[in-house]
Amino acid sequence: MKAAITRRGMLLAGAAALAMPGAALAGPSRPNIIILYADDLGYGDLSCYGSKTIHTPNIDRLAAGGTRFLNGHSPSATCTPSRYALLTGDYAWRASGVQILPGDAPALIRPGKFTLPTMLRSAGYTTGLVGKWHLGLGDGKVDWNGNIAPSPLDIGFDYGFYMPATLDRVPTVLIENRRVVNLDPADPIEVNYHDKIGDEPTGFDHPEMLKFGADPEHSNTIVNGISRIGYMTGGKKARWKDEELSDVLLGKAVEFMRARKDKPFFLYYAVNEPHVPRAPHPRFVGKSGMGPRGDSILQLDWTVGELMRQLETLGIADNTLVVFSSDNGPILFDGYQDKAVELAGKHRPAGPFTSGKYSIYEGGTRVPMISWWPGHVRAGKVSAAVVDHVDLLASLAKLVGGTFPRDAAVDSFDMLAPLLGQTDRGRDHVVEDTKLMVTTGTKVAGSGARIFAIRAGDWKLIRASVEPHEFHGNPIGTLPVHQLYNVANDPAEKVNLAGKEPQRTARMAAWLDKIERD
Ligand code: NG6
Ligand code: CA
Repeated sequence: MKAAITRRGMLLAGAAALAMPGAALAGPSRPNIIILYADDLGYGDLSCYGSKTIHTPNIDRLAAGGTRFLNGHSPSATCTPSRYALLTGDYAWRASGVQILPGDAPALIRPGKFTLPTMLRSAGYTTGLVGKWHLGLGDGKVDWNGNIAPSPLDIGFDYGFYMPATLDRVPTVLIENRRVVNLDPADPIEVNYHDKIGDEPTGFDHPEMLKFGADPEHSNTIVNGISRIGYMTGGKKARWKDEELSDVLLGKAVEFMRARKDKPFFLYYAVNEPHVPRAPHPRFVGKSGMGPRGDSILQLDWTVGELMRQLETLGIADNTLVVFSSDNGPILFDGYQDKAVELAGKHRPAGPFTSGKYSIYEGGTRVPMISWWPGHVRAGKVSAAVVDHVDLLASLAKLVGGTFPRDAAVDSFDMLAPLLGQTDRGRDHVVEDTKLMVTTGTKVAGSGARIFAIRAGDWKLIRASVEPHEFHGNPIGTLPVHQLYNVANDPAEKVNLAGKEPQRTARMAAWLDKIERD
């Protein structure tokens, strides 16, 4: 175990696995690559992961035609840090300020930073982003009415059609490359996360205008009958309609693929389902019996089916690698009264795990993950390999013959062999993390301490931190003492074995300290 704790050790392990007989690829290969990233989707939210309460036939088909991971991890338990790690190959906690961002936050990944799209671009790919960004824009003050820079275009993307932050944060507009789409210059956009601006109704003043009630944090400017986090004025023609957004993004994803299908492309397709506010298209409303959250998972499933159908129609299905996953675990109530809790019934969004989004328990970061590439990714395989989205950079570099500087992507291990379903041997360890949400009264005041865990084999250590916390009913998993769980025997992390296994506990805690320092 010890020999493999360095990054070099892990790279050697990956290379050895690839050289095994039966490896399908003799050398670099350049399929199209799609990372299809859901938002707040849990391990128990899909029928291919055993859910009996929701039926996701299209995602199940993807899993049946590819490899489904039992130990796929998002790098963190919230969005921005997971996406930062996915795109840079560095764990989010290595940089300062990587936490859930407001909609007007400056660009977190600065121009010049080595990224996954940079690597793929230098290997001959055209790179595109469609969907949720949430990694900051601009240099301090975003010019919503002019040229937006830095933008995803400055860190490796050739094309972008994206939302600045989340569905629940202003400005609720779409950006194409550097410009807000459908912006009327006579109606400029202004955004403020501290003070009310303009005279548009807010959720506080006009609850009668709302599709569903919201907590104080989500009770600022009302757009499309939904109150959001933050205040905005202007840009009326540019505002998205939540019910139509998923179709708009799918249309752009397909347009991107169609236009680039004759050369290798990389598409980071970051869909919103089932993040709040959940307002799926009317054709899905009422279909799950679980209210808007379930309905938006059905919308996600339909979207995946459409994407796969389009790959066939475009004649590129056999030449496209799809990696499907989620940026963090699930949550039922996340600010809006959409009956997700009341209508969940027997549904367990995190499957066998405890908690979900925001949590250091497995529910926070153990997420559904599927890789698919006909003829190359082993079909119908269920893999026990531990893999993390932070590994995509090094793994895809291995696939396409891309390179990256020695000091870049320091946490990204070559996991190409498990990704192709060739081996169940994945990472020997993975770091999980979250940040405490700090609340004053009913308002979220910011992000607090980072909470860490390390998983190695069946063992998981949650490092000692603070007294138990919860956020929106999801326990975070903190304690002032170390916790040690055997996640194979005890996936719900109920029996703390730290007292029984002091040596293992100390060894894993020291290992975690070392990774954090190095
Ligand atoms: C939180 C929001 C939550 C969600 C989250 C980001 C409150 C009370 N909660 O601050 O609703 O928007 O940020 O989610 O404000 S994520 O998936 O993008 O990380
Ligand atoms: Ca998320």
